[in-house]
Amino acid sequence: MKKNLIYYLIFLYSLKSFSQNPIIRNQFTADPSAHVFNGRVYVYPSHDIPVPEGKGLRKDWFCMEDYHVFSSHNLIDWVDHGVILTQYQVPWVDSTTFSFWAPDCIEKNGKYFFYFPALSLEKDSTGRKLFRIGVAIADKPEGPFTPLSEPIKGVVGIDPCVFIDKDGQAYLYWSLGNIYVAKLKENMTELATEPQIIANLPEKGLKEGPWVFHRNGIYYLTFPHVENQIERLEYAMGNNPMGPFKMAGVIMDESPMKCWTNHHSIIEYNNQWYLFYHQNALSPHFDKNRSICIDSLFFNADGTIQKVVPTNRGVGLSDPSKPIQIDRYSAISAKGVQIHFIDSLNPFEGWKASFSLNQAWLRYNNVDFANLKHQKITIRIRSLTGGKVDIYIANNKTTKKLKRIKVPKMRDWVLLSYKLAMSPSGISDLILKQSGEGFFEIDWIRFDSVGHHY
Ligand code: FUB
Repeated sequence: MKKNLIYYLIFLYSLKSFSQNPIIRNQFTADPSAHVFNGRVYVYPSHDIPVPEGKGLRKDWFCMEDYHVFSSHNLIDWVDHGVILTQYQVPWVDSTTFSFWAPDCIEKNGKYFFYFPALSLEKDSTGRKLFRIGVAIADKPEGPFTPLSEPIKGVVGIDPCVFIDKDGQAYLYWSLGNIYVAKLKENMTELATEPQIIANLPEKGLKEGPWVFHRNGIYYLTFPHVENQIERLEYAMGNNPMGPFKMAGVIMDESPMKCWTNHHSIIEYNNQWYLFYHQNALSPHFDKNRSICIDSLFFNADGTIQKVVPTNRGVGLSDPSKPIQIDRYSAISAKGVQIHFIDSLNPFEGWKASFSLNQAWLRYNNVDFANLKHQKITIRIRSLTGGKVDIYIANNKTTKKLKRIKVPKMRDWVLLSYKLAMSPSGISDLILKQSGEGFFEIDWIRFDSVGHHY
């Protein structure tokens, strides 16, 4: 009974998560550390919250009091496993500071080691609070995690990242202006070597958030760096996990939304590489409330990384029988389509796409119509003027008009359903094009199927 209830709650959580960017839309998330454990992707982000009145370090600063973990088998359907650690559980953490910043997690010998930074109760000689890095241990990637009573000795800093090399040696990376590395002992909770600063990285501008991985004999040290005004993701390549590394370029430019921070991780899953990063999509006016995103990442033949441009569409195929949030578009016309929050007071309600010009269009890629027969299209729409929208499906070879929808004039959001004369099949893109004058707003589109047709 209790187990059923837990599965039901997990199911409800997963319904609130989405395949497009940002991937979690019922809370703020940042600093995603992604790992593949037991064939499933687990993401350990920071959990940003709006600063509670009179709490936290200051009102315009980062505020985090706990961590959640999320997992997915397809990068589309995400399960929120709930809170895995709170600042109140850790004896050495100053829980007035809400400083549970970017974490990481790694598996070794069947145990899961969760590394997290926080401001500790101790102060330096000038009276300043010190960031330390702690460890919490679990038997499963989703916890429950039990924190150690002391932080790791010899480490002062933030943004832990742990990398285990082919020979089983674990390395801890972290940052405090510079990026540091030390070997970890077999127990994963103590340093085996003195911390050393990683050399040959840019001297000017903040560097933080290290993420290290290995591919085809190359060790990649990737990190956010302030080259100009705000952070961008850069990387260096080397042939040893401790360096030396040689700077190799930029993975992602500064945020178009002007989010001051970016923080990322890179994994390979089912033969495709992915970049996990964050933006402030759900909080455009306060960039300390961030949201995690995923886009595909590609390498050149010489091992260098191609720049990743952040998208709304994200990764994966969309299921047409669930509402397709077309505001997470792949491309839109230069004029006539705009994206806004449905309710500017509650960003977690998501966005809508507004059409206002004859021939304005929106394209949403990669909908998997499979072999189901879709007989009906349902659209959540509002129009103060009335108007017409043509719906097309397209692939490399053809573009077919599926339906012309005549939108009646109405004040409120409505669900309109229409029968389809033809059923889309296979993996196709969805294109919406306004026909004639008018103004209408679309929240989502869904296709209803009635069984298989082979
Ligand atoms: O989330 C708090 C801090 O912002 C992280 O520790 C940094 O990497 C930056 O993302």
